[in-house]
Amino acid sequence: MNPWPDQFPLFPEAASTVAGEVDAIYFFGLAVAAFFSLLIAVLVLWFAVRYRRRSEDEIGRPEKAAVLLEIGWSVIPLLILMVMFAWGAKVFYHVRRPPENALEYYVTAKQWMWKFQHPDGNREINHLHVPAGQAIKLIMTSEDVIHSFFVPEFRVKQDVLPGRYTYLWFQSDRPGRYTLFCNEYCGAEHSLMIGSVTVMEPGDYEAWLSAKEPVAGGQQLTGEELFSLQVCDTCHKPDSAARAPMLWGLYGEEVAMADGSVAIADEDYLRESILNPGARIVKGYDAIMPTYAGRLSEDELLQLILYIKSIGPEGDAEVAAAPAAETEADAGSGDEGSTP
Ligand code: HEC
Ligand SMILES: [Cu+2]
Repeated sequence: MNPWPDQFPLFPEAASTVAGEVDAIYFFGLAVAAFFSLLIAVLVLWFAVRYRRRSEDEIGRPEKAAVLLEIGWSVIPLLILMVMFAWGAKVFYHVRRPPENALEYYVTAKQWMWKFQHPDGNREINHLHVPAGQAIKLIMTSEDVIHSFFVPEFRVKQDVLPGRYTYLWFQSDRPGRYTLFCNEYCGAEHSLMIGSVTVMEPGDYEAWLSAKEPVAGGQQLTGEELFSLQVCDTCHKPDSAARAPMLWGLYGEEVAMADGSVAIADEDYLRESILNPGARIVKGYDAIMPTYAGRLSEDELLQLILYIKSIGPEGDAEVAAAPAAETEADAGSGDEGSTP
């Protein structure tokens, strides 16, 4: 379509699996808008000439209702808009719903940088590396103001908000380096909050990961260390649910609340449970958990949530239930055995 893509780039490269779909609907909307703009402009000019006043004292003719015309210009646009709606909804669902098998990466934005954590715990700043041919899910939060994660080549964009997690997914089958922008004005150096996403062949990615030096400032405590440092483990024991619910296998499960409602233990639920434990009380327990708001950084909170996600295979009810069977028998037997 464009004969000089290098000298005169009209459009960013389409480098993700949804880019084609997004472009198609965009061009459809553009074509409809162009067609009607042109049609209306031509009619305005033509009518102005054709029905112009020809003599000083000419009087206009009375209007006749053109019923068919009226129906036509109501129904045809309606049909076109319904096509846009249905098509747009389909693309929207695809773009918004991460596939089940997506790899999970964590993103923390702050003025004015991006911090990333790989599924294996590796960390990066501003420059994210991911494997090609694999769905990548980002779980994002902000330490300060609203930022926005935008990679034009992937045609995906999502606000990154303080105080909660937002999600974004993409899959790129084209190795290369793509620019990451912060797309929400976030302060003096907003325009410098630029990074990159490098898509690598899976083999190269593995090699890159294993050769990678731990990021500077890597004295970050692990979730497991924080769990005992913050004395979570004095109440949440791996083998007893007497004082507090066991967190083993909790992630992704449904949790019954004291008020009769049911919560899904996703990232936002875990976050709320830690920062604002009084908001929803787990059925059968007293509200004795202290709040950790202001005592944990976003990073520490993330590590704790990752740790809770890692203990107990999700959805594996047999394994998750096994330690629970012994709880009544030896509640209070202290903390023997480490959390797997
Ligand atoms: C003083 C004891 C105590 C401490 C310390 C404590 N908790 Fe809790 N926690 C509880 C109790 C009791 C509940 C259930 C009642 C409720 O929902 O508040 C709970 C609930 C939770 C839940 C929701 C569990 C579920 O089954 O839905 C999570 C997650 C959690 N705590 C994580 C933590 C983390 C992480 C720490 C440390 C940073 C911590 N807790 C420290 C007592 C404690
Ligand atoms: Cu920003």
